[in-house]
Amino acid sequence: MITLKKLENGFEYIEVENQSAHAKIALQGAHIFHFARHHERPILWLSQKSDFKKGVAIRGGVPICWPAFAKSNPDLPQHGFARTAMWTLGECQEIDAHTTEITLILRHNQERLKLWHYKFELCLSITISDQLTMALKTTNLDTRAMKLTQALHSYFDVGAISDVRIKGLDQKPYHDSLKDQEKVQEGDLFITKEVDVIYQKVDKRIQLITKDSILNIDNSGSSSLVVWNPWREKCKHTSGMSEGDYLQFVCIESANAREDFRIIPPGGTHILSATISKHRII
Ligand code: TA6
Repeated sequence: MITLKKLENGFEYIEVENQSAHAKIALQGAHIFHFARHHERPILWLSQKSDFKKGVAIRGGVPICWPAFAKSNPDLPQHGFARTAMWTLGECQEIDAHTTEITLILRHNQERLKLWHYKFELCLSITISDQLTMALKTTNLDTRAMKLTQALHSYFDVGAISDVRIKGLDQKPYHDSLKDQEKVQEGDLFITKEVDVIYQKVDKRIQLITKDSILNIDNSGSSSLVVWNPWREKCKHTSGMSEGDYLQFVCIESANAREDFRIIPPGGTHILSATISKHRII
């Protein structure tokens, strides 16, 4: 079932229900803010304080950072404008009883051209089944090459941050954004303090292990990955977050960030995609 719904304040979203899972996707930002397989805890974390207000990025789910990650383009807002823009609904298809595909589209307009001086089409295809696949396709409709950084800024519900172990990053170089230092990962990653790091040369499955599950993150069109948790102090000062939220989530973001930027020639395309699948331990 695919339903167009509205919150009391008029905020529009698509609700998807099939035999595998339940999902909610806001038209603002093409923002997936709920994904859960039936009878399981949600895979994506959503802040209870999230605004769901026009022009304010939802806190949680999967914000789309485009056409710039973080503050990599001083002419753009942090993480670009795609996550607060109104997207249009494209094709919606119930592939089978277990699989639904939703497409959303964003194109240049006068306002966006003032911020990002390129004609473009951005298309997010979301496949909802017992796993979640997001494919973000950029098409350069301009006559000049564009330099792009971007991320699928996924917030994962971990139950308790103390249970988290992230596998697949051993020996990967990373930029520590907190200390502005270059380092190399030794072994698995545990979250015991504020973490804001951008890994490079990421070329295989990443696993988010918690008390009761293993989440597999398989990326394509990307060789960088961001891991973020604000921890106690930063959490208190982050919009849309409650004080203890840092204990419940970790962001693992499939990206083209820092040296993994992409140059898209006129008429060219690039697809950044992530597939999230879950294996229950108990
Ligand atoms: O993904 C890491 C990061 O760039 C952090 O530095 C932090 O700023 C986070 O994104 C959240 O950014 P936001 O603009 O959504 O508050």
